[in-house]
Amino acid sequence: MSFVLTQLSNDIGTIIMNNPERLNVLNSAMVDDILTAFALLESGGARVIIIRSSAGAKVWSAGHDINELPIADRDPLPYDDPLVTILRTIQASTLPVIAMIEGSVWGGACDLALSCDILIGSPHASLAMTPAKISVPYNATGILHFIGIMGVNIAKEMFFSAQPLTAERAQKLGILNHLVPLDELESFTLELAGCIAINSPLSIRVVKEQIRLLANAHPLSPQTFERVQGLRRLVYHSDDYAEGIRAFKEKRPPIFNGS
Ligand code: YXS
Repeated sequence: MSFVLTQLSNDIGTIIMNNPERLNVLNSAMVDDILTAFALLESGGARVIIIRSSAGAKVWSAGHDINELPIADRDPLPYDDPLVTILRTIQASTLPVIAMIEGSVWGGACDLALSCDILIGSPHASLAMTPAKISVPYNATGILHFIGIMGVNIAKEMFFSAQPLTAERAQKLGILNHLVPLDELESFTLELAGCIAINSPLSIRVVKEQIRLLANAHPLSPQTFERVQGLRRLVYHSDDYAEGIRAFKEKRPPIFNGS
């Protein structure tokens, strides 16, 4: 049974995350199904892809499946992690991808939404970046991604507070391209997708890759990268990291001691 529904109509592909019981957590099964849907739509002639939750979902996605995070002493977000893999796939896709957001978005799912090329939300949408809630050391590419999209100050507020950014504020900050009433969200998204689908796919493919390459052109010395990775090891080797995951599973507030 697939955790996503896939549709293709008028050159517009739609991937509906359809595991509301588990709040569309991005576990390996869900990610596999999204990757399969992506490949199907790309080979099936889609000119643009919409990623969304099922209608009425209170949670667009609760982010990485915390049950699939390593308990301790291992990088929780390695290069081949399912979440990290889907982020790269969306960013490198030759097709423009639209995140149609109804409901709250948490943790790594924020990075998934921000990996899309255009974000359209309804008033109840929100974005919360939660590594600090469970003491996860986010990875360098992800942090650069947030800084590039929202700037250092907003990225710091999101990572430090783990508090949801409202749709209204996200739109004012340019994180949401459009803020649309819920009853118009689907039609608005399809209309914008239709405008894209009739334009030159080659030109769009090239400009998407140009923007990706230029936006990611951060010369990072080996020493800087090693420093970043060393800082991350401090966290995922810490008692706080193990406590964050244990507390979530035991459904209690974590008690962090800073080591
Ligand atoms: O009690 P059951 O078994 O029904 O399970 C509960 C939750 O434990 C489960 N659940 C999750 N399981 C694994 N991974 C998750 N991310 C996750 N989120 C939720 O779903 C069942 C229903 O959750 P419940 O009762 O809390 O629902 P709610 O409607 O009261 O609240 C919905 C949320 C989304 C506000 C709440 O579930 C929540 O705060 N979830 C955690 C969101 C979060 O922190 N996600 C970040 C995951 S870690 C991640 O993405 C990256 C690694 S990082 O940390 O770097 O951002």
